[in-house]
Order: sequence, then structure tokens, then C-alpha cells
Amino acid sequence: MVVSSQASESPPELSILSQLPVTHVPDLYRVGPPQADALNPASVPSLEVGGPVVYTTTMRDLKATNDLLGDDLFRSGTTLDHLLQANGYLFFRGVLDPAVIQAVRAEYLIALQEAGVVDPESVEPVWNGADARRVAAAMEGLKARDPWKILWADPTLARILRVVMGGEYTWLPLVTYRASPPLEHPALCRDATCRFVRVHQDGYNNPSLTFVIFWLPLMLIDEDVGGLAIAEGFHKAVLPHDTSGPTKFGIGKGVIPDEAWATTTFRPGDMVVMDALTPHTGLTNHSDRFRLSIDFRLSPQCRRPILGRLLAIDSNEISIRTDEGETIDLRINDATAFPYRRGSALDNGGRIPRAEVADYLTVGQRILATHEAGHAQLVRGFDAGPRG
Ligand SMILES: O=C(O)CCC(=O)C(=O)O
Repeated sequence: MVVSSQASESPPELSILSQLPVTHVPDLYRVGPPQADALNPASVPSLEVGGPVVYTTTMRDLKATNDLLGDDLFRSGTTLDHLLQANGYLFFRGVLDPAVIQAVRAEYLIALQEAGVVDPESVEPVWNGADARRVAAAMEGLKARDPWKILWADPTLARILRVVMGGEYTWLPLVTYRASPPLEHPALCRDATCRFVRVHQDGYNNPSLTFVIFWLPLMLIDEDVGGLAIAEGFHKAVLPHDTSGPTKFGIGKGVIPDEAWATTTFRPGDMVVMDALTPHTGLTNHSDRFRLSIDFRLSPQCRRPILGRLLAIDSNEISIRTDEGETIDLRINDATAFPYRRGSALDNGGRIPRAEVADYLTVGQRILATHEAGHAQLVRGFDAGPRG
């Protein structure tokens, strides 16, 4: 797979444009309605699609691992688990029900059309040139449509997830809808990483949470559209993130060699599975259309975090009413991580200062937490959704 030309550093507005995530915050998905996080309200400048992509550097192709699923999707996930641990990712081509992916994609298309950035008659998410600030509204519309539920209810996907997870699992309230818009790009770039939006490890921002990431393309994502790039074999440790930057806290240049990166042409029905520490990034979109994808995160049932609602918090203690109706009190110390709400404007990879947590977390709101020996390790808050 080839990488296109562009300036070596993404300007900040480019990062914002390319992410435009809406993070859904589903409840524990076996029962009950989901929660939805607020849209990142960052302002979105108007867009201009660049000219033809100029390729200067090559990137490896992701290795498909379909054969390991075998004919029997219920077969043991042990081999898959070994492979995930060895490479940091699994890639399955065309394993998902096309009708299900089409149904999810249709929700995105309606949302983009309702926001006026895709023409009503368009069957492809082609950007019609309307002010891209409307994309934020589109994502709000999408959030209200709950398309993650279509995936959650799909038996084919559920079987695959069970194999990959090696047994029972829990959907985490970390589901992101992406409609990454086309971007202008400079004509020349000789840097393999020039289309990288933000190299990061999800696990960096979620210390102590055991989870696996699933990324699903909802359309043909070729070189022009860009997609997901993964650094193979660099998931064994938390890598240094640039904590000095004002936003995003990405992994700095030079930490991962260019040869480690892999991507591919993605098609609806494909599925990428990543370890929580697999470095990855979106690639800038140089096409005429929005790039549609969804990513979600699962924990093995045995490592399910606390999911519940906040009863009380100060800088020393937190009390949570769990979804199971239990009350759990945890001590807070300097090692407790309080990431900003995922998808919010403040979600820059940084941490809420311990002394300020009571200002950011609201009694009654949804909470995800991990703990050890009575100490909170990770505490994340989520807004209540439309039906929360
Ligand atoms: O889809 C993309 O553009 C990137 C996905 C990503 O960064 C993530 O899953 O955290």
C-alpha cells in the first residue's frame, strides 16, 4: 500500500477534522439503553479537497487472518489470541454480514444527508462542498440513531467476537463513529508518515483497563480515502507520548520506525482487531468523500471494569453505584488516572488533575472505573445520552 504526499506535521485543525468522532457511551450492552457522549464541539474549518494523491513511500499490507477463524466460528480463539499477542493485530477480510454493515452505513448516510453535507440522492458519502461545520450536526444526528446497536444485535458478529475474545465479553462504553472528511494536502511529501493524523495507543489513555479494539470500515477505503494504519509489533509496552503538546498527546516521530507500519485497502465486511497498546493512526483523507468507520472496544467478561453511576467524589474518595446495584467506595491517590471524557473537546490524551475531578465529574453520571485493593486506578466519566 502506498502513502501519499503531504506536509510532515499535521496542523492542529487537520487533526480535529480528521477525527470528528462521536463517542457513544453504551451501558452494559446485554441489557438497557445506551448512553451517548457529547460531540466534540471543536470548530471545523471549511474544507477543500486536494488534487491527485502523489505517492512517494510504500507501506506494508495488513496480513489477513481469516483462515484462523476456520469454518466453525465457535472454534477456540487460542490461536487468534497468540497471534494478537504476537503481532498486535488481527485482520479479517469480508467476514461480516454485508447487510448489517450496509444498515450501519445507511444510518451514517442519513445523518450526513440530514446535515446537508451529502446530497440527498447520493448513495455514496460524497462531500457536496457544503460548510463542513455541519458535519458536527451530522454526527449529533448519528449519535441519536444508535447504529452501534445494529452491530451489537448481529449474531454473526457476536460469534466472531466470542472467538476473538476467547469467551464471554462486555461491550465497553467506548464506541466511536467516524466520518472523516476530505482534506486538502500539499503536493509533495517524502515522509512515510506524512498522512498520519495522530499516532497513539488507546491503552495509554486507559491505564489498567483490559480491552481489545475493533475497527470496521463501512465503505471501500482505498489509498485516496486513507484508513487505519497500524504499527506491527509495537504493542508490548506503553510508548512515550508527547505530553508537552497542547492537544492530542500523540506518540512522537522517530519512536516507531517507518517499516513497522501497515495498512490496506479496506472493504465493507472487513474487521481489524487491535491490542489496547497497538500504535495506530488514521490517514488523511484525500478523496471526494467522507470516510465512514466505527470502532468499539470490548473487555473479556472476567476483566470487566466497574460500570455504574457516580454517587460522590472528592479528591480522596469515589463512590459508585454499579449497574448491578452494589455501592463501591474506592480511595483515590496520585496514581489514579482521570482521562477526559472520550470524544469531548477536552479529550486531548491528558488527565484531569486530581484536585479538580469533582469539577469534571457530576453526581449521577455514568462512570467506568478499575480498581485494585480498594484504590481506583482509572476513572472515566461519560455524559448521559438521549435515553440515559
Ligand atoms: O479511524 C480512524 O481514523 C482512526 C481510529 C483511531 O484512532 C482509534 O480507534 O482510536
